[in-house]
Amino acid sequence: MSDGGRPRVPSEERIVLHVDMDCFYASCERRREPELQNKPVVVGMGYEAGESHGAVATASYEAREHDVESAQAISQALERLPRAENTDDSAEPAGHYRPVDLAYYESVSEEVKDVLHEVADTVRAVSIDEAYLDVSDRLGWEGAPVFARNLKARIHEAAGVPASIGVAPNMSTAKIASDYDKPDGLVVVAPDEVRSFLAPLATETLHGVGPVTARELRSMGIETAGELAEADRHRLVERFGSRGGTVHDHARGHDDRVVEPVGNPKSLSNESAFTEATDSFDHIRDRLVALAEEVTTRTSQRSVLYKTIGIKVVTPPFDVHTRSRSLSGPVDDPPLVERIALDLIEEFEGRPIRKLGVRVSNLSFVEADQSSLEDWERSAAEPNDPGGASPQPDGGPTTENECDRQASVFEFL
Ligand code: DCP
Ligand code: MG
Repeated sequence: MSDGGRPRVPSEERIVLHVDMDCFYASCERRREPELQNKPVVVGMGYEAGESHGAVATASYEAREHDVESAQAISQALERLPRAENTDDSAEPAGHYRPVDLAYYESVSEEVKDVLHEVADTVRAVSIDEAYLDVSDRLGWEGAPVFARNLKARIHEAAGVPASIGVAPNMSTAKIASDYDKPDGLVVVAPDEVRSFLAPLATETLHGVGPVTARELRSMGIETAGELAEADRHRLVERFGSRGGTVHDHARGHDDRVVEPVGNPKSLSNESAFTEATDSFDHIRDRLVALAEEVTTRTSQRSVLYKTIGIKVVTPPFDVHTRSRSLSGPVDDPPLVERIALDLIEEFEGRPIRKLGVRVSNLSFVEADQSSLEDWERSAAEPNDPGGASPQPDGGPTTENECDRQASVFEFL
């Protein structure tokens, strides 16, 4: 567990998304050359325009129809799909070959990740075009399909590239689900569907089963994930060691890995949903105070200082509002967190609320003796600290747009 401090939620309650961009490098090329839309595009590593050396990094789905695939030699791809510039007969299928431009793809990838961080607190990017999100604290299963569909649309709108998304109660099933209906896929596997979803799939589909293991499993009479799930665990462990147990678990839809953001968290937060949306402001204030207390207990335990204090308010159906206030110096000051949270909630008085959150961000992970606002004020007044500005909160909540931008700073990177 990283410093993210997200409490472990029983796995059947988790909602994990796996986002995997479709033919990513080719989609990036299409973004800056829209005329390549719907055409076969091949991106070559070690390839130069007009040449035939190098290997295929990726091919668009139209090019894949001509058996052009990743890791193939460009010379072989050219045999299957001639270069568009060399064919004058437009009826003949032809490929648009482009060299890899990693810096550009990385910049698109950053734009995609910005969107992911906007919509989820827990994001783990695992490659240039792939990430896991844990949104258990944000929604229930009934909201998951709409959430994932909106996320796809948002990625497309903000970063201009298509994604496939799998949603499941754990990471390994979510990854299989994102791959299940590519391109432009959206597959939601609810907790009670996991076993039946996995059962017919080939064992290679499972995380941890490569071609060699799959061959050995076949020799044991096990072809599908369903058969693997039913297999005798001791026999699997005997044959494959502890990995045998892991793949047995995955085949049964068990995977306890937690989506852990990499590195120190950018924020610490706690959220809580009301059983039913409420507009009782006393209730709301009480809940907010409890959340603030829980968050500051964690910051104090870990000696974490924060500069920004914020709240999240979810109003029906799933509208997320964030408000925050920044201080000019980092503090660990529980009464201040409570005061600011209560201040920020004021504007929502009278509105029904279904979920509340308190978050501190702009974190510093240093042992410090100046951890309260008073300490900061004292140090700011000292003559040997000429740069020490008085750490008054910078005003009330700013405009909504500014607040939203602030919210993205909240997230893990
Ligand atoms: N990549 C590469 N060489 C490989 C495999 C992948 O250079 N052998 C690069 C190009 C891909 C990117 O990594 O665009 C992402 O890899 P994916 O496996 O996700 O493949 P794609 O995104 O291209 O296709 P898919 O739609 O199957 O996800
Ligand atoms: Mg991909």
